[in-house]
Amino acid sequence: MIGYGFMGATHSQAWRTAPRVFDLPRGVEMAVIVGRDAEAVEAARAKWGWAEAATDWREVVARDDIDVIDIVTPGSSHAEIAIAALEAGKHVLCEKPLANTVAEAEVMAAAARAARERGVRSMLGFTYRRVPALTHARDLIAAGRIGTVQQVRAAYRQDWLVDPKAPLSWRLQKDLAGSGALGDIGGHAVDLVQFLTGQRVTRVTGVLETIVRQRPVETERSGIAGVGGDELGDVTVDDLAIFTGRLDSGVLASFEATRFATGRKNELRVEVSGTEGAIAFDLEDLNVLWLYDRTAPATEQGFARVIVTEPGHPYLEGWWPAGHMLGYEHGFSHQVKDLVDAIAAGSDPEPGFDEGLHGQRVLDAVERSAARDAAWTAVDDD
Ligand code: SOE
Repeated sequence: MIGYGFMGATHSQAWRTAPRVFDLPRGVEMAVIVGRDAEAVEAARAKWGWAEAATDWREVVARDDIDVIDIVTPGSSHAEIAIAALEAGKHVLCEKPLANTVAEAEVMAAAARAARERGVRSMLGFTYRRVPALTHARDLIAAGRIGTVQQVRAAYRQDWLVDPKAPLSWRLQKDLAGSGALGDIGGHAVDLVQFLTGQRVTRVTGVLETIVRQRPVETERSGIAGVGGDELGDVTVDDLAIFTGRLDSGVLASFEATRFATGRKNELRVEVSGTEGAIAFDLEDLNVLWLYDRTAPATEQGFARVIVTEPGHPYLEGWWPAGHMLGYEHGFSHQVKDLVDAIAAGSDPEPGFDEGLHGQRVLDAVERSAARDAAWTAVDDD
């Protein structure tokens, strides 16, 4: 694993847990965790149970005894590490977003295609696809349970930047993060809409806003927000993104991504409306899927609250007896399960880097639209 921040913690837990919960076709050994700060990475190693800590990712990527490289660094280093790992014949799991720019994402997707010819797999960590309620929603939509999709709405809303004193952490710096709320959490919204509907966003119109333009420079990394000092620095990314997308079928989807939705901690709401019914989901209540069946008798109309903790629901086979809840971290274990299954089966895990490249192009189109006063902009897929 390269990196040891918040996503390092979630992925470490998943590598430890997945083999203990699911019958994986291959064993998992948590070999090496890598970071530039020797003391900090050693602390992470000891806490999360990796066998070794190291400070040079290139040395680790070159080692014969490593099969998989898991990249949990900021987006600015994804391309360099992923390409080196793929060229060295390592399977790669890369945290979202794929990269910070379309150009980087293109090179990464090309490297993944070339590696695939040699049986090397790559996967992008859009973990929410593996929240059981959302996987179940995708299955219901694909099975035609809500009929033909006619409208979609997706909003990812957090509030950890409402305080103007919240420091200038890496997520607020364009050179490290690529974009702000747009890429960090809007990317999840775009991915989920495409995952749930099986359609791609082809055109967008959008606006971006930076609400607090200067913040205390970070003196210490801690959690998402970090700790700041007296010196101020410029915020170089968006705080809020509001955009509309047109899907392959012509259906319109509305999107919102914000870190300024006061009181909303990690609200990711998605609603897909069809001719025969609808599904609705909120990450703040992640074991629940709301399902509306328009064909039910008039006297029984209304969204039903489905508790997605039962036998037969996706990924539930490994966990607790029916009715016992799952949380944020479980999706990461499901991601490891699906990656290891795909490696053993010689199949491609999803989403792959090509899908990540398309996602990057959607984000880029939103930025280009916003720069032209929200003009409709095509998502330039080759
Ligand atoms: C911070 O906004 C963050 O941790 C994102 O980076 C993650 O992708 C999301 O899962 C939760 O929020």
